[in-house]
Amino acid sequence: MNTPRTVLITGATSGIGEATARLLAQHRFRLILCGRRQDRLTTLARELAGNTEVHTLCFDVRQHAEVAKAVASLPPVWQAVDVLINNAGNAHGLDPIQTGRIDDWDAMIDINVKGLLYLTREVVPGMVARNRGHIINLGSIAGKEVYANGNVYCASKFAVDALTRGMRIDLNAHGINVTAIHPGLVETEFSLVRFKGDAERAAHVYQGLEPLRGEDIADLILFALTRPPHVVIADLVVLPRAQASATVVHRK
Ligand code: NDP
Ligand code: 8X3
Repeated sequence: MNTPRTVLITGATSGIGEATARLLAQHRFRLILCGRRQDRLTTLARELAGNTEVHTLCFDVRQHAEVAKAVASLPPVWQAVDVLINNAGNAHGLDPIQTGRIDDWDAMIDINVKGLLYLTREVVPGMVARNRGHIINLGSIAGKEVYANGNVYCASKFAVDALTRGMRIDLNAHGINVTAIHPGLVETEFSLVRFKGDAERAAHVYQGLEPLRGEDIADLILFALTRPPHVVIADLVVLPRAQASATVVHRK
């Protein structure tokens, strides 16, 4: 039997990351679960421990020093990360450019772009040294098309798209697969965060259609991780049936 691969998932406390942790645990991947909410990490780790080995790391991806310290704190048996899933991210606000809030802009750029870079910088040198690994970046349909008031969130996800392509080129000679997954509407805590806890406004985003679920994206991540060695899933756009583009959504 093959040795189980070790997967580090950022943003494992909710939504797509949590669903991915559950699915990969069923398939016996060893999991390093990351997020800022230690209580959720502990509960999830306890739940998944029956299926696989789990380690948790609690840190804020915005803080490079915290990222570096967390990765350096991994016990020797957890240090060889085979798969990095750069999933942590959110939209903050939905405002036109002329009235956007600076702290929302900072959050999106610091988490979605710089956080992804910090994790990559701390984890990928080990992959290069071992000449194997897989990076999966969570982009978005918002990284392929711009929509009204999406400005900075879209820019952060366009950056994820560009960074994914850059990583694929730079790591091409080092045996490392690089995948980006770009979902449309997925019902998670995403809209609750975007609208700062306004549950009614968040629910409205998914009204009149069947959105994707975190499990649908987890399924694609598992698919990307289980292709034969000569196959790389490079770039995937996935939408709910009711969505044709970032802005065209058919609601009943
Ligand atoms: P959720 O809000 O449900 O999950 C976001 C996760 O990111 C949480 O686990 C959260 O953990 C983590 N996170 C947020 N900020 C930080 C931070 N500063 N430091 C560490 N972790 C952080 O949203 P989704 O599951 O929907 O989002 C996951 C990814 O998918 C994001 O990159 C998002 O942009 C992308 N995406 C989502 C879509 C959607 O419609 N939902 C569509 C397309 C892409 P904690 O709060 O514990 O730190
Ligand atoms: C999340 C999808 O369309 O709300 O990235 O930006 S969208």
